[in-house]
Amino acid sequence: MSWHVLGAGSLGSLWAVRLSRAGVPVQLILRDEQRLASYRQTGALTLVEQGHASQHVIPAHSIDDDAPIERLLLACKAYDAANAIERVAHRLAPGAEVILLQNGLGSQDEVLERLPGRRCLFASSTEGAFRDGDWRVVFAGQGHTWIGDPADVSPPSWLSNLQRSRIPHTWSPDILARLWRKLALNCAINPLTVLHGCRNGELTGYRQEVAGLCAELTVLLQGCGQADAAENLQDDVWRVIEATAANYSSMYQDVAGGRRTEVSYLLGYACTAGERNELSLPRLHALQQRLFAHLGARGLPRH
Ligand code: NAD
Ligand code: KPL
Repeated sequence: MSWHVLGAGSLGSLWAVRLSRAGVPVQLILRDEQRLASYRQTGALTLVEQGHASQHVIPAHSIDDDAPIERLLLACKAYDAANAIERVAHRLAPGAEVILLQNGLGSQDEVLERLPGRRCLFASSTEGAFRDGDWRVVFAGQGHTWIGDPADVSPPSWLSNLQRSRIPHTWSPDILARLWRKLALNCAINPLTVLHGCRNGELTGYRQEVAGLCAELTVLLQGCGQADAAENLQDDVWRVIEATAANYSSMYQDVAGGRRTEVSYLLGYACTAGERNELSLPRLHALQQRLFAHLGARGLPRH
């Protein structure tokens, strides 16, 4: 059974290459005929790992192809997920499974609404990859991916494909808690790095601000039924800040590169969930307003 990877960006390419080189059938779904022509001209994906570049010839099709899909890895940004799934929903074979690799929360529900009755599995990843050219991806940080299904705790048989492909992963019976915890970490770190224009490690200069956000994020998680994800949040935030001290957060990099951020699926989702649960979260709301102003001043969307 072949994997289809929709979104040949950083993480999608990283997954496709590892599956392919382990002999697991995989094909890429590209945005349109123009991207397909560009890929075919290049002829392969390049993976740069520990300074070493390797080429991988992986079959690709445009999103308008009509071949059935049995196993789909949705590897686009959170804000593209709903639209992308609408484009391929009619191609999903009976019993097809969809793995959602988006960061944050909210996009998973948007996809589920469009795929009633389908098994959709959620993933949360700490692997790091970026593109340094067309059809080139750099594997920048070892990490781990947790996969789970809030509707069904039984692991899928294809996890053995990931094992064989050396994609470090763990089946997570409570994937929502993982996604909430990661969202909280991202909300405590990423917007401040954008507003203060700093690396993660430089947040040690803003201890009070980080502590205030962690306190409200703890209230948020508890108020949203995620008490486990709230445990020792502040300690974990400082641990991540220390472990990634030299890095610029993904949101910082998006803003610096003039790219749309995933704010609606991170801080935006947090603020909306807080309102829905009638929680008082003044610091998070103020942070969102400051971020909106910052994005607006740079001509970037607030969503
Ligand atoms: P990316 O921008 O590098 O890749 C996304 C790809 O999806 C792009 O190539 C884009 O053209 C493609 N795409 C979008 N809509 C499409 C459509 N309709 N049809 C075909 N292709 C389409 O993004 P990424 O960095 O790989 O991130 C994907 C998700 O993974 C994000 O939610 C991100 O936050 C998360 N994530 C990324 C990393 C990382 O290191 N890159 C780490 C952890 C989590
Ligand atoms: O995930 C991250 C990101 O930059 O998006 C970390 C490193 C945890 C910072 O929030």
